[in-house]
Formats: sequence, structure tokens, C-alpha cells
Amino acid sequence: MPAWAGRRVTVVGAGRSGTAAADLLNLLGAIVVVTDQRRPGQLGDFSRLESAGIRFELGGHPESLWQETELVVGSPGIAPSAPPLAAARAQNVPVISEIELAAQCTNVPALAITGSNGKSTVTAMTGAILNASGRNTEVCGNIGVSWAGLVADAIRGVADPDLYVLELSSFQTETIRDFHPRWCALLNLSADHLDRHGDFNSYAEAKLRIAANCNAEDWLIYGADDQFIRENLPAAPRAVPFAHADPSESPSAFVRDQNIIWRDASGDEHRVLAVADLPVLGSHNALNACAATALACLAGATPGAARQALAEFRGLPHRSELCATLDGVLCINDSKATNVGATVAALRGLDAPIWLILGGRDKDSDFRQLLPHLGNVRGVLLVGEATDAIAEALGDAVPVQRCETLETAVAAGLAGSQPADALLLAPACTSFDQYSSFEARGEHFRTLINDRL
Ligand code: UMA
Ligand code: ADP
Repeated sequence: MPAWAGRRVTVVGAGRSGTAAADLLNLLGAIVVVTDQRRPGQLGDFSRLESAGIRFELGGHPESLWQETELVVGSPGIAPSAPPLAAARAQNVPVISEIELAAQCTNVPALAITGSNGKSTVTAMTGAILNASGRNTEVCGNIGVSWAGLVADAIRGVADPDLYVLELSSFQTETIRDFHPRWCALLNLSADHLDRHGDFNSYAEAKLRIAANCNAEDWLIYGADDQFIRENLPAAPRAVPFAHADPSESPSAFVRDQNIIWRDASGDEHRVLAVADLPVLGSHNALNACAATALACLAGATPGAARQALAEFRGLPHRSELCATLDGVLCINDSKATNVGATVAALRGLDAPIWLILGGRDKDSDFRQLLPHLGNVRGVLLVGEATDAIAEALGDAVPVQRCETLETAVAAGLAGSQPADALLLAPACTSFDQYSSFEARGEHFRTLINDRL
């Protein structure tokens, strides 16, 4: 671990990552300033951190900060090209991410999961399998818990994990320098966050960065059904595929005769469980279970623990979540489907005729990619800012109603549907035009459904 005592570090962003990074650095003896463009009333309560000696510069990023700083730690929500991080680099101050910082401050081995869709699900499944195997595992990262915060807890002695399982977004992998998890999973790649990364290649480059860091001792688990990943996988001596069909490699995880199979490094096969025994629905979740099995078994879990944990895995809220059946209509909350790839997975996972709620804030997505998957869709109900962009992309492929709000969309969808149809919220957009988060949007959908029960 680098010596932090007396080093002057500025943390940019006072959200979950930034405050946790500041706390960790302060614990290790650094002289820490946190800066955020938001004003105090718009942020959390920092009194504990202030009394511990951390200084806050809020409501902007004073230019003088960069002269008094040796190192900057950036939050994932701030693009490397954004003014404060660009200003720091212009003064030759190195910029690292919260993930790079946390990695430098712990010797506890980490598993990391990245990809466009399924990260949170695979992260939660992997953590559950490892815990069922008796490993003291902590789950963190983009899933909502700062890794730096957990590392600080371990240094304080309030936690003693054997392993960390990290969910990493492109915002987090983009700024990784030396960090290489011992086990890294690259699930799939489809367009997302193009508003931040500019184009698909830059987005993919950000995601592939972590896989490119793997060394000869590290395991790289990859989604072999994804053509882009197959063609662009960085060379890694210990690459392990997972797939819908047997990739004929050892080790690998795959589905055969509707069973999830783990084939270990010796070529011995273990039937983990039947796909039908997975409580989470959809073929994408069978694939997620394969990825989690491969990761956890390579990190020391047993196939028996994988069976137990996966059979008990109820899924995360707002991901293909069946809220209720209203007059025979399945009402499904997939508010976390914030990109086109996730919406496609939701559509492919449903056999029923579908009333599909789309829209929200566009991330420069190509909604025409939905067109080949609209076979079961009876009608599309459009909400939010992306209404025009989606209507234009879909043309007259399917009946479209402009509903503006979720209230109107739910009412219109239920009015049009028949028993055994599905009303699906899988919006392919972020929620930020009308809600504070995808969770708030999903909860609103749930309330609108529950009010009709
Ligand atoms: N800010 C500045 N100056 C700027 C720009 C922003 O000061 O020029 C400030 C903002 O006012 C804000 C802070 O920087 O206070 C940015 O915080 P943040 O957006 O990085 O948020 P955190 O609370 O630190 O949460 C982050 C992740 N957020 C993002 O990547 C946007 C969380 O992922 C993650 O759970 C958390 O760290 C813990 O690791 C959320 C997310 O939306 C769930 N992720 C995206 C996604 O899943 O699609 C990638
Ligand atoms: P992430 O953390 O990558 O956003 P989540 O597990 O939260 O992933 O799921 C996000 C969305 O993607 C949900 O709509 C979910 O139904 C869908 N999804 C989950 N796994 C996959 C997968 N393997 N491929 C495509 N879509 C998926």
C-alpha cells in the first residue's frame, strides 16, 4: 500500500464514492479536501467527516485547489474530460478513480463484474454463492455501495472480509490504471451511455480496459455468446467462457438440456441446477447464473453452494419483477432496463402478448435496434423526453401511443390488454427526466399497479 500520511489529496464529487474515498484517505493520514459543484443544501450531512478533519469546498471547484494537491480522486459520475478533472490534469496533478484508490488500500482479493447488462444480478448471485460456501464476501461497487467505504470499514476493524465482489460500470472501468481483479467477468457488450462516452468504440474500450489488465495469474470469465466480446477479448492466459451452449472448453459454464453445468479445470462436469429451478425468469438469467457459477467456483466455491444459492436467489427489485397479475394481465417492472439491450432481453424472455412502456431520458441510443424484437408487442406506450426519438425509430412497425406519464401509460396499457397479456415497463432510457432514479420510477409503477388490486 502506498504511504498516504501527509499526502495532499483532493476528492472531486461528494456523493457516495467521493465521501467514502475521502474517509478512507483521511483514515490513512492523508490531508483531504472534498470538492463538489453542488451547494451544501443539495448534498448530504458531512459533519462527521468535517470533525474528522476533512475540508469541504462546495458550490464549485476553486482553481487554487489544484496547486495545493498532489493527487486527485474522481467520482464515477464525473467524466475524465469534465472541467474539474481536466483542470487538475492541466496542472500535472495525477487523477485516479475511487476503484483504483480502494484497490491500492487493500490486500483482500477481489472479483469484478462488468458488461452492459446483468452486472448487478451476477454480482448479487456471485456474492450469494460465495457466502453459501462459507467465504466472508462483501458485495460493492456500482451496485450502490462504495468499495472504498468497505475498505475503510476493514481497516477500522469493523469488518473482516475474505473477498470483495465488485460491480463495475464503464464510468469506473474507464479510469482504472493498474487495478486487476483476480477474477474478472466481462458479461456482454451493447450500446449504453453514449451520451458520456461519445461512441460505441469508446464505451467498449472503457469496459475492456479491466479485462486488458488481467495478468497470467488472473481469470477472465467472458460471455462467449456475445460476438463483440469474442472478437475483441484481450488476450488472457486464463480465459473461461460461459454460454447458452457447451463451448467444449475446460473450465466453462453453460446450459445443456435445460441444466446449468459447471465443467471444472480437470474437465469434470457438475450439474448445478435445472434452469426451471432458478426463481429468476428469462434465458438471460440462466446465462447470468452460468457467469456467477463460473466466477464463484473459480474463486473456491463448490457447485453445491452454487445450487443452494441460485435456487434461493429471488432476483433484485426493478429487474423483470412481476409486481402483480391484474385481471390476468402480468404487470412487470423492469425499470432497470435503461438501455436497448436490456429491453431486448426483457422482450425475448416473455412469450405473452406485450404492452410495452418505453421512454424517459435518451442516452443517444439507437432505438431501431428494438425493431426485430417487437413480434409479441401489441402496443407501445411512450413516456418522457425520448418520445419523439422512439416514435421516429419505430415508425409504423407497431401501434404507438404518446402517453407522457407513467400514470397514463399504465392506464392505456391495461385498457388495451386482455387476460394473459403482459404490461411491461422496460423503458430503454434513464429515468432522470421525471424521476430521481430507476428505483423511484419502478416504485411508482408498482404503486400504480398495487392501487388497482
Ligand atoms: N460533480 C461535481 N463536478 C462535476 C460533476 C459532478 O462536483 O463537474 C459532483 C456531483 O454534484 C455529485 C458527484 O460529483 O455530487 C458525482 O457523484 P457520482 O455521480 O459519481 O455518484 P456517487 O454517489 O458517488 O455514486 C457512484 C455511482 N454513480 C455513478 O456512476 C453516476 C453509483 O452508481 C455507485 O453505486 C456509487 O458510486 C457507489 O460505487 C449509480 C449509477 O447510476 C447506481 N451508475 C450508472 C449506471 O448504473 O448506469 C453507471
Ligand atoms: P446492470 O447492473 O448491468 O444494469 P442488472 O442486473 O441490474 O444489470 O439488470 C439490468 C437490466 O438488464 C434489467 O432490465 C435486466 O432484466 C436486464 N438483464 C439482466 N441480465 C441481462 C443479460 N445477461 N443480458 C441482457 N439483459 C440483462
